[in-house]
Amino acid sequence: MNWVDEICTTLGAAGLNVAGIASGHGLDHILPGCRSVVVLASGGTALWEAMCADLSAHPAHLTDEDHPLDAFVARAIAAADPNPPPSRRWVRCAAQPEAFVDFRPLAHGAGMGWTSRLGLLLNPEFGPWLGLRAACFTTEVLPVSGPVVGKNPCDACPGHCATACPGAAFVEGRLSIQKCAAFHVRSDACHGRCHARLACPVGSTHRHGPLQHHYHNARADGRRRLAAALKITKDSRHGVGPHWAQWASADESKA
Ligand code: B12
Ligand code: SF4
Ligand code: SF4
Repeated sequence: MNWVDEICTTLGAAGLNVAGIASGHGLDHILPGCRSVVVLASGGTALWEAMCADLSAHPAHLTDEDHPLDAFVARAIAAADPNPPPSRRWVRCAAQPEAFVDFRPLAHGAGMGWTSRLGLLLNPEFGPWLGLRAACFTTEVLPVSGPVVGKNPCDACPGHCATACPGAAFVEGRLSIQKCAAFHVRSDACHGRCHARLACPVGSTHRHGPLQHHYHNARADGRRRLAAALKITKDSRHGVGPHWAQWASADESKA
């Protein structure tokens, strides 16, 4: 087994169950001489379940961490690739990443999905329930796995996402993140819940459960709920983000 297969297999067991390879062209600012990028994602609930099992066994992995999911991914990568040579570099899609990488175009280049009306990368198996988690940049030339094959499901869909959105956040059929964020500022109808994402029929059997969905969309409250579900009573940290207000234009917030 080569190092890519070995790493992907090990990380797959930790919940990073979707992998692809993108071209490293234009990414020398992340790794000088970069030629390829191995992109790792979590489809559905596998990573969440793996993390919850770990937090139950080691409550300090929640109580000592501002971002327990990011920390879980960091430990998984360190275990899978303990001594990466200088020819490769890991960057997580985390709140405090090693470097900023725009993950959606990268994962698109790795064939992990289509662009969608929801603004999210739509995976053939997991639909919009794909979290992009990490990328390993390498100077090795690896076979690129993109683009994704098949027709974009959005082309034949009447737009269940847009119809379900109570915030009128779709402009010409496509999500405006500014309008979505503005709706979060003036209403709590989407507190911990994106009705549009939940309405997408693609990969719907892989939808996040209510706790995971809430956690990703309203982390402060979601973190309290997570600690309670795991019966961890001594958590004094606050979940952070998503910072909706930062993305809302003032005009739209008053709409
Ligand atoms: C900042 C941020 C936000 C901001 C707003 C971001 C924005 N501009 O849309 C806020 C806090 C509001 C937000 C909310 C959410 N986010 Co967010 N967010 C990010 C983050 C950290 C950076 C995005 C960014 O600013 N990119 C750079 C700017 C310049 O890009 P941009 O102008 O928006 O878009 C350019 C290109 O990216 C391209 N493009 C734009 N959209 C898309 C979509 C696809 C599929 C492709 C190929 C290209 C493309 O066109 C633009 C011009 O070049 C990424 C993680 C990352 N590091 O990439 C996650 C990320 C995009 N978010 C994600 C998610 C899931 C969400 C939420 C659902 C909440 C949540 N946390 O679960 C919501 C709703 C998002 C939605 N429906 O679009 C996922 C998306 C996964 C996927 N399958 O696509 C990411 C990748 C994080 C992750 N760990 O997986 N997010
Ligand atoms: S509901 Fe339909 S239009 Fe919206 S993202 Fe899903 S497939 Fe695309
Ligand atoms: S969070 Fe609410 S306003 Fe934003 S896209 Fe989802 S349903 Fe629409």
